[in-house]
Amino acid sequence: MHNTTAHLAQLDAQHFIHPFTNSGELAAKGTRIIDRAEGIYIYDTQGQELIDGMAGLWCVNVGYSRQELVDAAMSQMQQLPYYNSFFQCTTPPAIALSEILSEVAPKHINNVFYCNSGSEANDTVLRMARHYWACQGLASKQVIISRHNAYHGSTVAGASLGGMSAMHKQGGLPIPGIEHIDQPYWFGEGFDRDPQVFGKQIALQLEAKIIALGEDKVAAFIAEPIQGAGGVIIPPATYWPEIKRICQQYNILLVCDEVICGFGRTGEWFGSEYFDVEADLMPIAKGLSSGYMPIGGVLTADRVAEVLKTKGGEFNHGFTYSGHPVAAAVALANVNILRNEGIVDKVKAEVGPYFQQQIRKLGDHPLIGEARGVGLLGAFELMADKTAHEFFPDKGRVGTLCRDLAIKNGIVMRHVGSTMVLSPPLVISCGQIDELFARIKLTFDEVAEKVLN
Ligand code: PXG
Repeated sequence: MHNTTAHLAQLDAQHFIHPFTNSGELAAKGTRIIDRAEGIYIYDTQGQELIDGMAGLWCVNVGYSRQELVDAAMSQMQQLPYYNSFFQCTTPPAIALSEILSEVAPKHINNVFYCNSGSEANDTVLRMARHYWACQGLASKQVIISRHNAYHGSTVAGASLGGMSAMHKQGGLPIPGIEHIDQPYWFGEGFDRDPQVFGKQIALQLEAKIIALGEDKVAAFIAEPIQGAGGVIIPPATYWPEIKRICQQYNILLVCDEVICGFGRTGEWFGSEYFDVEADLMPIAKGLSSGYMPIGGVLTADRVAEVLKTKGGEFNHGFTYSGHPVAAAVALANVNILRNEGIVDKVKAEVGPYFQQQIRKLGDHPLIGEARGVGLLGAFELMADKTAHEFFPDKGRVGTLCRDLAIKNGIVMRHVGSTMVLSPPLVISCGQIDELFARIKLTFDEVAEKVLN
């Protein structure tokens, strides 16, 4: 019988290889088993209640325990659990989802290609962008420019497009045809300069890279509007306008990876809208179904879709579960909840500003060098000496300590080195934000007690 926590943890250690995990260490420590969730709270098998400050992995936008999503899955399973969208077939939920995505996406985007995750969405981006240029007789436009410390997934193309050096070290990545420029991380890498000057300088690296490679070799630039897994890195205001100009001037596709920023996280439907950028391709996943079912996609601008549809011939790409009817039905119900309940608007007008106010207040804490955020994204930089702009020598150690104390205090926060990040469900209330920040403040006090002299 799989019924005691200790027994489950033992079986887990014996048989389950976890993602992004040192299995030896985990087996020695034992894993936390989450078996129930409601609203913004998750519960482990030992009965601890935690505020899920990360919305799972940046994805449970409408919160846990939404019966409408359960009902959507169940009725679709009863009606038609599976059929594909290959060979000139399709299914009603995939069609309905495509229609509603065209409605909530920016005006210039009215098509979507489906897959099962953000990683697959980015693999699709790579193939679609190159195919788009090849269809127009410009097959030499192959290179995709990305950024150091970007996260675009864990598949071969996703991890190559990403700029995580630890990922590149394993498995012979990145694959050829991908180049990386610097990230617009002012607090970590540009603190000696004015943020707006820094933002523009970093953007200009894109122009320099295109010129160095030759415009005829470059297919696209890919970036998260705000980097998530990299540590909630918000570009200075000068960054995106310059990127926009460069992509237009040199005729390369602009890909905004909306896997985290999409579906309301910034207070707009998409992060690119927050920065007033028109993307040609937008990989989506996570908040598309609020994580209730695995589903991803690539929102495709009219100018790209038009070429693919009229000059593309067959696009030799797709997945067994592209447009899976159950996943599509759940995503459809999820987008309806976001829209009908005005959740995105509420993030923009009410809970987002309140959340940001609480974040900024903690910027005064002796441990915190910078407190930043947009909408319901937030980050805190833990510093050894904030006045001297001195980071801790072992960033991971202090970040882990803070993460563990946060859990003891009843909250899930993720650490990226010594940056603590937050991305709670979008349905969090102002009262719950108070509860969350009381626990964060307590956690920072406890960390400071242990690590500051
Ligand atoms: N793009 C972005 C911007 C992401 O954040 C992916 C693509 C890949 O999506 P899939 O569905 O293939 O995982 C992501 C995923 C973390 C963490 O610890 C972040 C992600 C995934 C797992 C962990 O911050 N982001």
